[in-house]
Amino acid sequence: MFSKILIANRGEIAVRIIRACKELGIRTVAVYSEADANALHVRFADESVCIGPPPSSESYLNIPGIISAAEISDVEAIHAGYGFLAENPHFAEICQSCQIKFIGPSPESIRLMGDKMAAKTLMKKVGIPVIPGSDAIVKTKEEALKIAKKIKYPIVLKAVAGGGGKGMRVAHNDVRLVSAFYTVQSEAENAFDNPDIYIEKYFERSRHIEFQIIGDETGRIVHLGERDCSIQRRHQKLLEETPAAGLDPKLKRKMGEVAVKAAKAANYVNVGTLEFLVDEENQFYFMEMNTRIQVEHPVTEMVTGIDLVKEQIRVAAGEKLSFKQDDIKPAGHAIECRINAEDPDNNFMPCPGKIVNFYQPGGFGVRIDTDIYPGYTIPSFYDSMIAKLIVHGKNRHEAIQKMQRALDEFILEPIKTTIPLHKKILQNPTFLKGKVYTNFVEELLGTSEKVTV
Ligand code: MV4
Repeated sequence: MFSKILIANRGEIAVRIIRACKELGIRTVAVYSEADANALHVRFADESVCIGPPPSSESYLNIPGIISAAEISDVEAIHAGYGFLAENPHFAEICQSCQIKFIGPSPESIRLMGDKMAAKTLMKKVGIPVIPGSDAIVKTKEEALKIAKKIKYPIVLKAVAGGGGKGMRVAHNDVRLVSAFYTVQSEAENAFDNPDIYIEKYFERSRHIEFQIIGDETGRIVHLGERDCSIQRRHQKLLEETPAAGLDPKLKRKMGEVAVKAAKAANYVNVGTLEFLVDEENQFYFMEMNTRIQVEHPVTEMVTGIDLVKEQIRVAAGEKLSFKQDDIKPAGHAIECRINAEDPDNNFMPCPGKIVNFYQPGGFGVRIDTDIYPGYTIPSFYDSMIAKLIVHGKNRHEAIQKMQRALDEFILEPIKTTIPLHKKILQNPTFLKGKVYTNFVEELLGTSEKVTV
């Protein structure tokens, strides 16, 4: 097992990783930007290294700075969390060449799944259903128009190097398709330095169901159940839950088997997530695979009792999984609300600032993953998510009650947050009935939320 790990991240996930390391008896090294000198992950780590000024490009994305910090603090491994360098194959390779273990899958797996078209091609090859659309990159608008004719509108154009909705545009007719074609191409070029795009049938009312998998270096792969991530605003997940309400048990079993088959096809090691869409006919389709620990991993931990970050570290240290598929028996229901420092009454504008009055909810079945504390000033340089509020109940009804109670207890003055939005979601009759679809937020907030061309 490692004796010291560097956490190449910040915020709540850095605190989360430090906690797992401490419980495994592993020393920790935090890296931080000048804006994070008073951050909790710096305080909780055994050692810390300042790696640059506030901008991410000069700090948390600064590969030479992070590798130097790893060398001088003499760590055996690096955990990159999510975002930043977590899915950067080049960074994983540099770790490898410096004999520092990258806690995650191989650079090859990261590169393969980072190319969303190549990932679909692999899944199709092993007989996994994928969203209907182009079989390769779409190079011209004429090609796009031809495929749209075949798969019928609405269609969606996606960036090959995108994912998570980045560089995605929906079109409902030829005119919109042509303008979307050029928009997505130039956005992809600017955002990912790769203009390649592909086209898919767009399912307007579907469910975004993802499966957590974990594989060890002997090739054993296990899935840990599903998460319903259909409640998203502008492709940012807001609320996630497990189990997925009303998902047919036979379908769920089949999707779990397919998730393991997909990971096996990629010779996958460590944790990963298979994202599927389920349409109104209860057909499911592979959408993309994420090669990192995800923000919403706690809901899976709450129902399975498995600490996913500890498992990541154990697998990276060469240990075999200590459980097999039959041992995975999810119990109860878990919900996560992402608490963002944004103003729901002002188009979700980020609202950094100092936390003066602070009380975080607790009680039976309530978990908070956060790096904020009384007197903390939320920096303006990074992601606006400041806490994850997770609850676990014996069923969906009890979990919803717990979440409503916990949200009422959360005091974060004078910061504006998404707490009022979560309260609105949790009181919504459609949500309460478990009728959760991808167009839920658009219907809840009105057409202003419609992201389309
Ligand atoms: C889709 C889709 C429907 N059809 N692709 C991909 C990234 C993720 N953030 C959202 N993604 C989707 N891809 C096809 N072909 C539906 C979603 C989707 C979604 C879309 C709009 C609004 C909310 C959404 C919530 C989950 C999934």
